[in-house]
Amino acid sequence: MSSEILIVVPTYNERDNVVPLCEELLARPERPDVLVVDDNSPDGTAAEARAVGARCPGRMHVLCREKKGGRGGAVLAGFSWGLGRDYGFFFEMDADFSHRPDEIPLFLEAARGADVVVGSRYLPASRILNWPPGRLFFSKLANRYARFLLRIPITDYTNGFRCYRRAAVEAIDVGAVDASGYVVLSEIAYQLYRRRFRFAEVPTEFVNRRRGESNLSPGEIVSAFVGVLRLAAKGGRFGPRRDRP
Ligand SMILES: Nc1nc2c(ncn2[C@@H]2O[C@H](COP(=O)(O)OP(=O)(O)OP(=O)(O)O)[C@@H](O)[C@H]2O)c(=O)[nH]1
Ligand SMILES: [Mg+2]
Repeated sequence: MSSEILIVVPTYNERDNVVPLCEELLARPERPDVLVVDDNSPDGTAAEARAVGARCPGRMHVLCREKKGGRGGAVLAGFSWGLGRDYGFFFEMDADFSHRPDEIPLFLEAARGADVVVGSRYLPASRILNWPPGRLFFSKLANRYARFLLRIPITDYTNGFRCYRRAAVEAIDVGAVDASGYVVLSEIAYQLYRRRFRFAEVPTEFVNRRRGESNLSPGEIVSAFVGVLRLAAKGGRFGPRRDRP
């Protein structure tokens, strides 16, 4: 085992981003392992990632899924791969440089006293760069809506930059996750919150994608809103929290 830390990076058509991002991650002083989970991207992202793997054997891994199955499912597949090894800390982060690798130490620091560390774009010290106003509006709306329904004490439900302790990843009930897209982030947080895992948030600087095309479609937005509603209905908005396993 070369590292305590696994960083799961879901990719779909990220050919221009995947190599520079993985190289930056692999060069970090925390020496994380990196797992790219690619859904058979037509632009050849997986081959690019494998080339990095060949230069960095043992630390850079690529998991390929047959077809596009959504960001959330890709991350869960990556976590389940990681549970087969000895990692103690599991990160998820986007491939498009919206999440800054140099913030990793902040997450690890916060993880000393928490099981789930959420990177938030909505704390006083957070920043969002280059997002169009419409995008910002929808993100804020989605977060208020999720918080109103799910009541987890975090300010950002939809940012995919997080760190989980191994025990939290082990406790995710993958069979109960019925969503595939972005709502999985809310679903995982909801499951773990209800099981009394400890949450912390760190402020992040979120940068709008510079290269490559967006995977966010109107369908994804609608399914995220419906997904949160379904989750609240299933779990009961004010239902009791269960103890940790
Ligand atoms: N494996 C996999 N990864 C995905 C899928 N959809 C999105 N991703 C990845 O998930 C991350 C977040 O997706 P983005 O396209 O950046 O979504 P976004 O940040 O909401 O929107 P933009 O940055 O504007 O594109 C990126 O690393 C994507 O490549 C998918 O179906 N499968
Ligand atoms: Mg993005």
